[in-house]
This record gives sequence, structure tokens and C-alpha cells, in this order.
Amino acid sequence: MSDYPAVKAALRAQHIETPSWAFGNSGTRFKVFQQEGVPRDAYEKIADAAKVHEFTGVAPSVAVHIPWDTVDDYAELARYATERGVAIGAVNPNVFQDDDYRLGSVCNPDPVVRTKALTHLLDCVDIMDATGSRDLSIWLADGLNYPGQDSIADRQGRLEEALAAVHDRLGEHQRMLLEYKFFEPAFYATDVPDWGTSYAHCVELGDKAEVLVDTGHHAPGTNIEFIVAFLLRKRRLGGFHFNSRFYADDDLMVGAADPYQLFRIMVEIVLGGGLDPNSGVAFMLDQCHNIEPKIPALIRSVMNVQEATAKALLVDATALGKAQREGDVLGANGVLVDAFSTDVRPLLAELREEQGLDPDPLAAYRRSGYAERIRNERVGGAAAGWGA
Ligand code: PSV
Ligand code: MN
Ligand code: MN
Repeated sequence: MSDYPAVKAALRAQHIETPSWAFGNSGTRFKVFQQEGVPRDAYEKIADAAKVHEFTGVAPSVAVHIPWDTVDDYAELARYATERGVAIGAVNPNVFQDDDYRLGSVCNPDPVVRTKALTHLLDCVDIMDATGSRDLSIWLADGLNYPGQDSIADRQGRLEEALAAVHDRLGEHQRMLLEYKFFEPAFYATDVPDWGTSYAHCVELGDKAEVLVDTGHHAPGTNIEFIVAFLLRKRRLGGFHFNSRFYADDDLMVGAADPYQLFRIMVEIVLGGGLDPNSGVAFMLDQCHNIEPKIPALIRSVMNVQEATAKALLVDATALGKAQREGDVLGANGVLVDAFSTDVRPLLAELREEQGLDPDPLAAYRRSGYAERIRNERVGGAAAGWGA
């Protein structure tokens, strides 16, 4: 049977990174609903991220998005984060919001635009130097809306060139994570549409390039856990952008739509050694909360990732291996179903108490009065940037 102290130790060691943009106002192309008390700048987003960590104990870093989180002094921002018990996590460049990027960024047919995009990517590495961040998290909105609009092959060449320049610029302990997405904002072809494209570029680039899996970026029905198992085995799984979706890139709270899928992903992570901090798998959230309060939604997501991880850790690997070797189809599947069906909430409550935390992070947050405080203190909160 599973070893509870080992399960708890693994859960304590897991770090789940929150995204700064999830704390700001966001919405769809139809409406951005304004909420009271949302952060007005990067500092306030970090203060909110620190609250998520304070109540969950497993969210000690926050990803930033540039220029949404532009500040004068990034080293000072990092110090501010440290003082609040969190660190700056991945730096996300933004090469999709300027008019110049109508036909793409680093794949744009215009060399002037390509240079502008590359310069921004390199500037983001400077920000990593200043903040001590390890990961440059690259998502490109590049793609085509119409067949014939541009050469698919030439665009791959331009992409290679830019990514190589970024790879060259990275320091010894820095990485670039290449995120893929099969659609949106381009609807005919995307320049990094899938994990295979990302993987092929990463292998060619070198050791500092790894694939980032955003769970909302696949066609419906895609077996994401296969992708995870494959990349982990090849040591190219840089991390996740967790969120959940019913239809497209919905960016809903992770685990809300399909907790069984999240569990299956975490099973591959556990079995493939991806929970080992040395594996380098970054568990990041990428969500936009349109109608729900931001901080509680992030606490809920962190708890959902923890629950899926705890269930995955309860999989009886010995029994599973035996059933697999014996060709016992139902037995093997039953091992997974048993783990998924286990109520891990008491185990997690116990773990939190052992860590000096409230066993119910959401209730503790509600009682803390922080929501009322920021509602009174902050007037005119900023948009997340996305969907604003
Ligand atoms: C694109 O859909 C994406 O997943 C990228 O990670 C962006 O940086 C993020 O969303 C912005 O919300
Ligand atoms: Mn993402
Ligand atoms: Mn996305």
C-alpha cells in the first residue's frame, strides 16, 4: 500500500506557480467585468499571489507577463516579492499586443517587426537576470488566417532563427519554455501548433529549451497524458500551464471541467518522476477569472492540483505494474480508478495542519478580511491585460 509520509513529503515539495495576470480584471471579447479590489500594478498582483501562498503553503512563486507587469526596477520587484514570502517565477514575453504584430512577431514577413519581437524576448531575459527567474515562457500568437497568406515553411525558418538567438542569450541556470497552441488568434495555421513542433524546435535548439504544455491548447479529445509521458521520458517537459476548458482555450479554474483528466496527467507525472524537484517540471497555472473572485479562484485551483497530485501519489505502482505485466486489463485500470475514487481531502487537511496552515484555505482566506481590505484600499484596479 501507499506510504502516507512519502505521499505527504511529495505534496509538501510540489510548487504551484500562480500567474500575475489571473489577479487582474479579465473577460471575453464580449465584456470585461470589473471587480472591486483587483490589483492596480505588478506590486499588488504579487501581494495577492503571496496571499494564495500564505493560505495554501505550496504556491511560492508568481509568473509575470511583460509589459503587463512593467516596473521601473525589476530587482526591487523581486525584493518586494521575497519580503512577502514569494519569488518571481516565469517571465512571459508579450509579442502579440502591438499593431506591428498583425502578421506575426518572430515569424513576420517584415524583418523590422521580427527584430522588434526578438529584442523584446531578449529584454525579457534581462528581466530574468534582474529577478532571478529561471524560465522564459514563450507563447507566440503567430500564424495565418488564410491559405496562401504567407509561406508556412519560410515562417518556420524565421522562427528557428529567433529562437536560436534567445537560446544563445540564456544564462547557465536559465531555460526557455516553448508553448504551443493549435489555434487562436490565428485560425488557419499556427506557427507552433502542437507539442511535436515545439519538441522538434527544442531538440534542435539545445539543452535549455523545453516544451510547455498548456492544458487548454489542444483539440478536443487529445490525450494530454500521452504527451506528458512522452516529453517526460525525453526530458523535454519544461512545465505546465494548468487550466481547464469545456470548448476552446477557456482558461477556467484547473480541475473544474475534467478532474479525471487532471488526475491522469498527474499519474504520468508521478510515474515518470516529474514530481522530483530536479526534474524541472514547473507546475504553473494560466487562468483568467472573468466572473469569479480572483484570489479564492486561485486558491481553489491550487487545491485542485494538490488533490489530483495526492490521488496520483496513491496509485499502487506495484499492483499496477503486476497487472500490466500479466495483461490484466481490468485489474490495471482498477488500480487507477481506486486511486481516483479516494477522498484525499482529509489527508490534505492533515498535511496543512502539520504545516501550521488552516486545513481549509478558502475559509481561512474568507475569515482573514483581506478581500475587504483590498476592496477599500484599491480604487480603479488594472485589467489583466488579456481580454481587456
Ligand atoms: C495564450 O493563450 C496563453 O496561454 C499564453 O500562455 C499567454 O501568455 C497567456 O495565454 C495569456 O493569458
Ligand atoms: Mn498558456
Ligand atoms: Mn492559452
